[in-house]
Order: sequence, then structure tokens, then C-alpha cells
Amino acid sequence: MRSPTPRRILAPLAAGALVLGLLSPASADTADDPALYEVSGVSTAQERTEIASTGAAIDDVSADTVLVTATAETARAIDGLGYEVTEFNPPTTQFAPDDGYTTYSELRDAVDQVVAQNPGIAAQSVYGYSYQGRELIAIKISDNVGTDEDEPEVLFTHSQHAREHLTVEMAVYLMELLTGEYGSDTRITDLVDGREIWILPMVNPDGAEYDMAGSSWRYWRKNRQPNAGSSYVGTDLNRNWDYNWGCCGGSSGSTSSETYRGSAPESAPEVAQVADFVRSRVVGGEQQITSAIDFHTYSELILWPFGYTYSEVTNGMNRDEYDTHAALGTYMARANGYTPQQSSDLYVTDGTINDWLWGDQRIVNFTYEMYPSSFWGGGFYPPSSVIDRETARNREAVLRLLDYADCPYRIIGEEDAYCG
Ligand code: 0X9
Ligand code: CA
Ligand code: CA
Ligand code: ZN
Repeated sequence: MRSPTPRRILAPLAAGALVLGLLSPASADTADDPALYEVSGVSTAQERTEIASTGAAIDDVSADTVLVTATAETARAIDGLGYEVTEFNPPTTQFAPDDGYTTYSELRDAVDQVVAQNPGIAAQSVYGYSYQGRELIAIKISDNVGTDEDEPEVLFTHSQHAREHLTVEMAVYLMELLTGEYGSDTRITDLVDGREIWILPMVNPDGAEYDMAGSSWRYWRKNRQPNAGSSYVGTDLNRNWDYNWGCCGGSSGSTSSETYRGSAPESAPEVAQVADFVRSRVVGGEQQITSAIDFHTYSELILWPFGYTYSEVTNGMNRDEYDTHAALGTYMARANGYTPQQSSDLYVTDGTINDWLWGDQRIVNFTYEMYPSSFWGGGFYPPSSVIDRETARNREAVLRLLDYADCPYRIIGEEDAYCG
């Protein structure tokens, strides 16, 4: 792949250009659409957090550089912190949406087909509606699927971020794996019989559709909910969860930001309804979901909470609980070759689903950042030819989570203390 030629554009930009942009709200939407920037001289989590706190989304981390998606205004703010910022013109191999990726309507067809072909073990339901009114769907996979049995429940969520299309493919892969190998693979048969598995395959359909709908990919991250008094659209769903929302510089209060946290916790309907779904799994005072994975791209990482603090052990996370996350995350990572770490080792985030699932619901949970490992493997938009390989790559890792879902604390030998 050819190297891009970075252009240093920030210093010469006159202050007047920024002022003009701010004074022209009608044009601001196009004048200040997010773009990709390379920021150099960045090597620690603290430095990455400082950069993220400007409202940029950090897409890619290497030893002393990060790639961010940000508005020009935010890029100037990073420049103002003393980092070197250059506009990054990707040597994209793919400009046009790749029709090998599953659209919302194709997803609906694929789910209909799996459910029709496996009526005993697969069912779907509508748990809510997106801002634009699309049905939000959940797939349940278990034996006696029409009955709420007393079996450990596991949650998989996909595509909070619109442009992370490979995560939708991961949902399709999982539902086809678990139904397709049921009855022939004894391990999968036992897991489907012994668990209730919930797949929420596209939690941000408005954003995903918007990202795919143009003549080129739009690099869209947020949902498509308008913001009162602003021409900027969208909330970052993964900063809108109701646990230490906006606490720690890990999200932005500015509507123009890629990491805009919304006007209040759960102000995004897509977040409120996933949260309601999760709360609905509390039966007899006990959360039935024991473990979860939230799928993202990219960087090939397995991350665990908390993201809002650098501390491992803190209020709401004791040593055994941290060690359980670390041990299970590391065990899964040995299967797929991803790098396991606490979420804040990357940079501080607040209002994420990870922190809420653990902090509010006590569900042992992980973020997978899928393929590729870096921008050079295609970033958010690898060719669809990688889908089969990169979803199947997670087969063993996901099965390991399903195995331990009876009692995640078993992985540190503490099942008696925590699952007695
Ligand atoms: O920033 C994010 O939301 C995730 N990275 S992404 O490039 N897909 O946007 C990372 C979230 C990890 N946070 C926690 N696990 N708390
Ligand atoms: Ca069952
Ligand atoms: Ca149940
Ligand atoms: Zn993401």
C-alpha cells in the first residue's frame, strides 16, 4: 500500500476561518464535517486521554502516534495542546460502500431465514425503535426458545458505532454458527441447550444505513438523532450510558464532537431501549445475563471495564472482580490473537456500555475491537473478502465466554464465593 502524504494544514489556518465557520451555521455542517488526522508525539494513555478529551474519536493507536476522527475545530484544539497534527488523507483502497457488507434490510432477511429454519432454537423480537423508526431487533438462541428457562443468559451487542460494519457480520456469523452447528457439534449443542443467548445485531441501524447510503463511505459513528439548537447530528451511543455519565473527560458535551455524550444519560433512544432490554432480564431480583461482549472495530483488542478510571480496583470493582475480567479476557485473547487490556489502558472513556453493564448491572463484560489491527489493514472499511475469516476467527473466543457464562468467577477458582 502506498504511503499517504501528510499535509501540515493546521498552523496556517487563519483564526478567521474558524470564526467564519462558527458564524455560518448553514455551512458549518459541511465546512466542519469530521476528517481523519494523524497526531504524533503521543505514547501514553494519559496523553491519549488528553487528546480524546477534546472530543476527537481515537481510531488507531501505535507506539507514538494516534489517528483520530475530528472536526477541524477539534483538530486545532489538539494542535493547541502542543501535539503535531496533520490531516491524514487515507490511501483508501475502497471509496464506495462494498455491497458484501450486510445492510439493515439484508440483516432482516437473514434473521427471518435463520428463525424460519430453526424454529425450536431461534426466535426474534422487536425490543424498540431507532430515532428514525427502524425496528430494533433481538435474536434469542436456546433450546425451548419460546420459554424463559432458568439458564445463564449471555448478551452480544453489535454496531453501536455506525461505520463498524464488520461487527454486524459478526452477529450474522454467530447466529448462523449457533444454529447451523446445533445437533452436529456437541460443544455448540450443549451451549445452546444450557444458555439463553441474546444477539442484538445492529443497535444503531440509522447510523449504519446512513454510512452505507452515499456514493462513498461516510465515516459516520454516531446515531442520527438531531440535537436541539445545533446543526450537528448525532450522539455517540457509547458515551450515553447511565453510569458515571460524562464524569471524567472521556466524552464531549459539544454536539459537533464525535464523542458527544448526548443531553442526558440514555437520551439516545437506541441506548435507552437496549438498557431497558437488559433491565428486563432481571427476574426475581436477579440479573439473568451473566456475561456480555460489545463488538466494535478496529485494533484487535479485548477490553474490560472500567474505562472511566485508570484504577483496576475501585468503588464497584473489587480485586476478584477485576481479576475475573482480566483472566477471562486474556483467556479469550489467546484464542483469537487480540491484545487483552483494561479499557482505560487505551484512553479514558465515560458513559460506555462496558462501564454500565458492569457498574450498574454487574454483568462481566468485554469490548472486542475486531480486525484490522491498524489503519493499514483497511481501518473501518476492510474489503468484504475478509468477513468470513475475521468472524470465524472469533469462534473459539466467543465459545469460551459461553462456557464460562455459568459462573465467570470460575476462571479464578472463586465459584463457591460468587456463584454459591
Ligand atoms: O471509543 C470507543 O467507544 C471504543 N473504541 S472505538 O474505536 N470502536 O470507538 C472503545 C470503548 C472501550 N471502552 C470501554 N471498554 N469502556
Ligand atoms: Ca433454553
Ligand atoms: Ca432465563
Ligand atoms: Zn466502536
